[in-house]
Amino acid sequence: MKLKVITSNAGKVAEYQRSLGDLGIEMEHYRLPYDEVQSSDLEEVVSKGMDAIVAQGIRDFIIDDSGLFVDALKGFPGVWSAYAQKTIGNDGILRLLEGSADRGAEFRCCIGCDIAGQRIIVTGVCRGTITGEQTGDGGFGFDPIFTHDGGPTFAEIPMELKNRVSHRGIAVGLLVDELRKRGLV
Ligand code: ITT
Repeated sequence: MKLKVITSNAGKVAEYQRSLGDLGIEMEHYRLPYDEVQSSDLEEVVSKGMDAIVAQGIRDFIIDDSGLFVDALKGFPGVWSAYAQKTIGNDGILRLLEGSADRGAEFRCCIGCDIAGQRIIVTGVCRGTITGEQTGDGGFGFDPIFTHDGGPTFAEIPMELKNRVSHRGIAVGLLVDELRKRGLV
């Protein structure tokens, strides 16, 4: 079985290949601009995004809308994470948290999967903390400033470990459960 991973982010595709490859699902990186609605709800962004892609006649795909939600910033950057990453970047997030004792944050990942004419939407959450400085050169995006256990950042741990504990890893687990339940893998 082949699934298109529709994203501009090669880092996401690598994580999907690593976590879904063993199920015999072949992942294909597919770049397709589609309208992302602005909403404060990741699941709504994904559901509307899927409608727009299906309307273009494309089936059997995954899309993934993720974000970093920082407690002390009342959930910012959240659904605006891609914009925040492009503009203020990781240093900007660290600056906003300067002097803040509350470093709590969570990553959320909402996966939309269109497969065999069926639609599955699942969300994974990973709680952790924002570090004081950027460390590590693995991963992507906010990985150098996020730790799930107070130890090394997501940019310092192997992808296998990130996939076991991360928001995307958890969402993939839920997706696989649902695929099995429906007899699709
Ligand atoms: P697509 O929308 O094209 O899939 P994107 O990178 O813009 O790619 P998102 O909107 O889902 O993806 O992501 C919002 C931001 O959050 C973006 O800057 C990502 O780099 C970042 N992000 C998402 N997942 C992440 C992860 O696992 N680790 C670190 N940063 C992540």
